[in-house]
This record gives sequence, C-alpha cells and structure tokens, in this order.
Amino acid sequence: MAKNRTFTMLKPDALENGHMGKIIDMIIQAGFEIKAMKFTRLSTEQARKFYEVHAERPFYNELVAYMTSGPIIAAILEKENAVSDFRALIGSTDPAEAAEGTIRKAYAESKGRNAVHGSDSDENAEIEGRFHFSVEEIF
Ligand code: IDP
Ligand code: MG
Repeated sequence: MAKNRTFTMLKPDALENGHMGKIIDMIIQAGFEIKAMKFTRLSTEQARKFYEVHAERPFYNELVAYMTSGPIIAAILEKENAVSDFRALIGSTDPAEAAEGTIRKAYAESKGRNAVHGSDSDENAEIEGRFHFSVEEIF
C-alpha cells in the first residue's frame, strides 16, 4: 500500500501535563514519519474554523475555549495507511473507552480534554494539514 499522510495536534492538556515528548515518541515508535511540525497556539477564529463541523454540538464553545487555552503541537505524519493507523494509535475519543496501549488511554484527561487530534479521512488530513502549514514547511 502507498504511503499517505494524516494530520495531528497535541492538544493544550497534553502540553500542560508534560506529555509532549512521550506522545511524540509513541508516534515515532509506531512508524510515523514527521513531515512537518510546529509549536503554536490557535486563535479563537482558527479554532472555530477548524472545528466548524461541530458548530451545532453542545460542546462547541467549550471545545474552542479549551483548544485556545494554551499552545499546541501541530504535525503532518506519513505512513502506510496513515489516517486509520493513527486513529487506532490514538484510541477512542473518550479515554474511558480507549483501548490499552493507545495515546488517549495513557494521556487523555477526559472526553473533551483528550490529548490529541487525528484526522478522520484522507480528504480532511489534506485540508487540516494545509490549514496549518505552507508548502515550504512540509519536508
Ligand atoms: P475525535 O477527536 O475522536 O475525532 P470528535 O467527535 O470529532 O472526536 O470531536 C472532536 C473533539 O471535540 C474531541 O476530540 C473532543 O476534544 C471534543 N469533544 C467531543 N465530544 C465531546 C463531548 O461530549 N464533550 C466535550 N468535548 C467533546
Ligand atoms: Mg473528529
């Protein structure tokens, strides 16, 4: 199978709790290659746009406030089957339901503050990667 890409963010709780290095190590050990990486912070406008699909959900404002509450790490990752393999590595949205060995099982605080984002399709991976990185920032 050809290599493809996914997009991730290490969310504010992961950085606040000092889990950044351990999560990046899990990602590398699982065979993902880092094609782009940035330490940054989302503006309210960026977070609202990024999570636009959830605008009607009751947790939308809480999600935007949380995602802008501190810095994040944004990254583009490459691997065979990147999108679905990365979703498997991060585990279920709610850490209470996440499998042993997943990033969310190990590091998420709650369903909202769940340590890490992973794109849910090749199309969204492309859109989300471009949202954060210019062509010159992808290696
Ligand atoms: P995903 O990140 O596993 O794809 P989504 O359903 O796409 O999960 O939700 C996006 C993000 O919104 C979640 O990662 C989480 O931070 C937040 N979220 C989802 N459901 C809830 C909820 O019920 N309460 C609070 N925050 C939530
Ligand atoms: Mg999602």
